[in-house]
Amino acid sequence: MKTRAAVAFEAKKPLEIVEVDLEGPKEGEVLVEIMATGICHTDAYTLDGLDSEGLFPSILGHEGAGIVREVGAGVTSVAVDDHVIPLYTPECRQCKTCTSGKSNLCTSIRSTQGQGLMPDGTSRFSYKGQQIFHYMGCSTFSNFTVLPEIALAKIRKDAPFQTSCYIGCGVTTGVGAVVNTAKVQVGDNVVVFGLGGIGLNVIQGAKLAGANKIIGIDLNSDREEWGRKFGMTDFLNTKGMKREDVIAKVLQMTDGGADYTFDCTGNTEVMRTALECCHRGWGESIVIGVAEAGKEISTRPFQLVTGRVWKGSAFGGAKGRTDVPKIVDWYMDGKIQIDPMITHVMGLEDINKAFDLMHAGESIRSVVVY
Ligand code: AHE
Ligand code: ZN
Repeated sequence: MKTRAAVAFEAKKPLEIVEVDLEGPKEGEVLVEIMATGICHTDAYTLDGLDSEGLFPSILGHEGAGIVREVGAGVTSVAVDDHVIPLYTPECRQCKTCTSGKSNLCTSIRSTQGQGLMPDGTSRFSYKGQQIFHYMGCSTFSNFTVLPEIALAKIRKDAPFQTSCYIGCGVTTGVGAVVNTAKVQVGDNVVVFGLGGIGLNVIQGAKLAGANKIIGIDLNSDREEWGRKFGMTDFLNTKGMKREDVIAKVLQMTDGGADYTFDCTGNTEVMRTALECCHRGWGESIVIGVAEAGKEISTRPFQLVTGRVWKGSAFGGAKGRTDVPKIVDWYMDGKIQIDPMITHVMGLEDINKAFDLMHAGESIRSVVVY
């Protein structure tokens, strides 16, 4: 079939809206009509050539919601007309990781996914006879896409696509990092570095968990109002401040250091600061932000010897097929908010504007509706 898609033909070039060819679903695969997709910072980072796994030409986008239109042979967990959220972290329930119960990082299709291909090693997308790569196993910047069934969470039909698509990445990543990875408890003090599309979700996750102080840190004071909307109790603009001064200030505000800190910036210097703002003996720092290819983190080992813990979180530690439908329920039941974070809605033809708004710091989340 033909489908309209925004194609990343080359790094650092605007996406081009074209009609691409899409092959139907093979065994274990599903054709999904994407109804809405968020534009996440990771899409921009890949388009900017900063992802060590970045491939071109490709169809980016990994934060979608849509409707199953056709299922391939052997598909049992979803059916035509089901509403679904694509999962860049699938859940096969059979691999070593899934059966371990210790991690959400299902490994069953990770290697082909990282090569921009379906599990059989081929692509379903092409343009003028040339292969186009899939992206993060999702490619939600195409109106129709094909995914393995293990990469689809079936969700309730009354959830609006325009907002629930955000659960495909940002919401789950932020809220999940708090409740699944850190396991923040009532009364804990939390510090969130970077109040964008992920950080605000960390804030609302911390509020949901019953945190005491929720300190937001950003270089842009406009973000204070945003943070407060979702439960932030204190704000710090650290522009121009030295690392030592930021740490001293946080330690003073938290009676010796935070129980949990979250990096939502992808900046390796900020990651260090976040670790060193943790309380001696037990504070944990969770790295969520995605760093540019080639960047490394460092700290004095003494920071870890004296009990601080450095951890990472991917897709909020959520097991997609199991947890995503529950997060959709949290949203529909009003336990978490999404609507105010969707600052811009546009058609696919305007998708490049979403990238401009993000780079200018003018959006929290832009969503394309098809
Ligand atoms: N491909 C990059 C890493 C990119 C990365 O860390 N991706 C996050 C999701 S970002 C969502 O906005 C992730 O969950 N990664 C887990 C995984 O398996 O990719 C690189 O450095 O190679
Ligand atoms: Zn994302």
